[in-house]
Parts: sequence; structure tokens; C-alpha cells
Amino acid sequence: MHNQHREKLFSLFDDNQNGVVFIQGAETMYRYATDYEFPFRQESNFWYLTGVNEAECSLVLDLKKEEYHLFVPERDAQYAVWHGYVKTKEQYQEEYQPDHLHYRNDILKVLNELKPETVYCIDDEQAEFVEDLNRGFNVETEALVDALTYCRALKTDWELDQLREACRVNDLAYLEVMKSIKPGMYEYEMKAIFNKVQIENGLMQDAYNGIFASGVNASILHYVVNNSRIKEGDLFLMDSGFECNGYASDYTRTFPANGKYNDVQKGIYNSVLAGMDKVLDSIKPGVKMEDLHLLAARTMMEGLKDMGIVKGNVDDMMEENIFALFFPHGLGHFLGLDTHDVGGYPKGVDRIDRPGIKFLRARRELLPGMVITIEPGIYFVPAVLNPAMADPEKNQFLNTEKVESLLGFGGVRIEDDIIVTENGLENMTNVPKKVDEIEALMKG
Ligand SMILES: [Mn+2]
Repeated sequence: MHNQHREKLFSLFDDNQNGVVFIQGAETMYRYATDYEFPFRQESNFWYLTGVNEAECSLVLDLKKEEYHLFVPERDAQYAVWHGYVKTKEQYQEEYQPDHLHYRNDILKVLNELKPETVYCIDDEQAEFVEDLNRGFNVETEALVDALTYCRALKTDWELDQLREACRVNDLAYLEVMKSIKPGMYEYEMKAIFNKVQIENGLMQDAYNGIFASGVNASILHYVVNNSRIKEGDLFLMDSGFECNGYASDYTRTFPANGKYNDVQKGIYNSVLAGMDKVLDSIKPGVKMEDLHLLAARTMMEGLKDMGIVKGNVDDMMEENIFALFFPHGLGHFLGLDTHDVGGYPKGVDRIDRPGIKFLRARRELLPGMVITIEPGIYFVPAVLNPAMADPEKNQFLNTEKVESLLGFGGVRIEDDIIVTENGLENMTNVPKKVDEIEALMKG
């Protein structure tokens, strides 16, 4: 599968140009000045092209011959004392099947032999490394990033299978937490249950810092402290996922700690769900993420208007960006080797300078093979709503009494992982999201 990724990349470069791609893999990272090693995670582009999950490796792709050179570290016996064994060149060759295998201190020698007209690098730091080897090399840092972004945005069947497996396990972990939660438990206990299901299914690497937020904590978009006690009557917002072979899952569910939504919780929850459903019904090739964002925003404003939390004409609310007071983040993002994966913004497309939607991490027409998250939400953030209530332009749309009563509410977000297909979509997330289904599941 990784050789398919290399072929895909080769196909984007001119056949007869005498250039090479150079990428350094990830190094072992230590905690400040100690020998504590952080868990190793390969750099995503390096992993994509090689499938080598080891530190201190490099690659050169010869674009003319379409050949793959892998560089591995030369370890001494001392390494074996601490880490168990030192691989021979034959073992590396057998495991990763490069066209040419070298030790890492031969990078300069190999590059000098290849005499590339251009060395394509992924960033300035790696370009400087190449220039430091030999000032004669001509380095370039844009074309490779564009090419890799293009490749990674359109997933292969093998990649889709990894994402499906990450989602299958994520489903199990979500169900387990939803069945286990009780008021009085701590947020970190939910994290422990979640992680246990992931790890016992063989997934070892979390895709991001999970959010396990009860009550008002759910209004903090990147709440990761996860140390509060869950109270009776709280909603619980959980946004967490693990990787399968490097490919991430990323869901959110918001459910009542005691198993039953009260009327206000249900009203706000169903407003978010209505936004979600409208978007999922609309996804197909050719649809733009920014249009989906505004569709979700409008639908949620209609829900809040039905509840009497906002008032006035919904068109005017959209015009005046009132939706962003409650929905201050983007509708979704590309998903893959990174949780916020590459490919969201094609070259030349800038962010929209408008509240809320400026945080949208993807702005382009969707194509089959793209994988995205859809994650509408409604939050009551005092730091956003208090100034809005003091601003007559905005306050005319707000029912101040109701908004004030909800300043400790927290928030609701619902997030699914979606493959865009020829005909519409495949939803990889299979965790209940209707109120009655969630309540039935939690009742057991
Ligand atoms: Mn997400």
C-alpha cells in the first residue's frame, strides 16, 4: 500500500525531470532534559510514503528512475542493551523493501551520486538540512507539499479500510462510556473507560487530546483537563478518537450523565441534530464545505428561535453573523493521517473573513474519496455572549433572560466521520445520536 502511495506521488512529477524528493522521518522526542521518551509517532508524510514506523530514518525518491532509497540509522551494541536488538541491513531490506537501502550517514554521498537538479523538501528546516550538506543543491519547498496534499486528500481503498477500522473500535469505546457514565464519577474515569476499549482492541495511539467535558466545561472548545466531577443533571460532551495504522477517528457525542435529557437539553440537542441531519442529507460530490457550514448554522438558528432563545428574522441573523455567537468553530475538517488532515484549502483559496466560519478548516468542493468530519455545535460561552448582550446590534436578536439563564449550560456537539462517495456518503460512525436511541442505550 505504501508503494501505491509512492507511485501516486511519482505520477504527479514530470517523467523526465532529474529531481529527487527528500524527507526526514521523525526523531525520538524526549521530555525536556530527561531520558523520558515520548511515545514514537512517525511524521505523517514519511509514514504515508514508506510505512516505516521507526525513528531516525530518511528517504530519497528518485523522480526520474522512480526509485525509493531508504536511509536507516546505524546503531551500536549499546543500543541493543537498552532496546533489545540492532537490526541488520538485511532485516531492514526484508521488512521495508526499498529499491536501495543505506545508512543514514550516507545521505550526502547518495545525493551527490544522483546529482539532482532539484531537491524537493517538505519544509524550510529540512531544506536547510540539505543545503548544509552541500551548498550546491537547489532546494524547493512548495511543489512537494502540494503534491503530498493532493495525494493524501483523496484516500486509497487501503486508507479507507484503516479509517473504517479506527471507527469500528471508536464505536465500541463510545458505547462503553455511554453505558457506564453516572453522576458522581469523574471525567477522567470516562477517559479511562474509553482508552481501555481502544487499547484492548490493539489501537495504541490517541489521535488527539480527548475532550471529556461535563456540564459547563463543554463550552470550552479544547477542554482537556478532564478532572471535574460529573454532576447530576449535567450533559457530558465527549470528543475523542484513536488511530489505526496512523489513520484517525474523531467523533463527538453529547449525552446526559443521568441517562435522560431534560427539556432544555433536548431542545438544544435536537437543534444541533437537525443541523447535522440537514448537512448529511446534502453531502455529495461537488458540494462546498462553506455552504454546508452555513446550512448547519441556519438550521441551528431556526431551532434556537423555536426555543425562544433568539428572536427575529433568521435571514437577518445569518446576515449579522448571530449564528457565530453560538457556533464559533468550523463545521468540519479533513480526516486521515492527521486529525485535522491536509487538503482542506486548495491552493489560492483563503479563509473566509467572517465570525465562526473563519475557523472552518476545509473550504473546497467535495470529491469522492475525501474523508471529512461533520461537527455542528451550539455553546453558551459567557465570554462571547456577555459582550453580545451589551451590543444593541446583536442584542436585538437575543432573548436576554433565556440566554442569561443558559450561561452555565455548557454546549452540545455531534460529530461523525464521513467518506464522500460517488453517490453521496458513507457514514463510518455508528453510535446512536437520536435522543430516544441514546436514552434507550444508556438505560441498558
Ligand atoms: Mn473534529
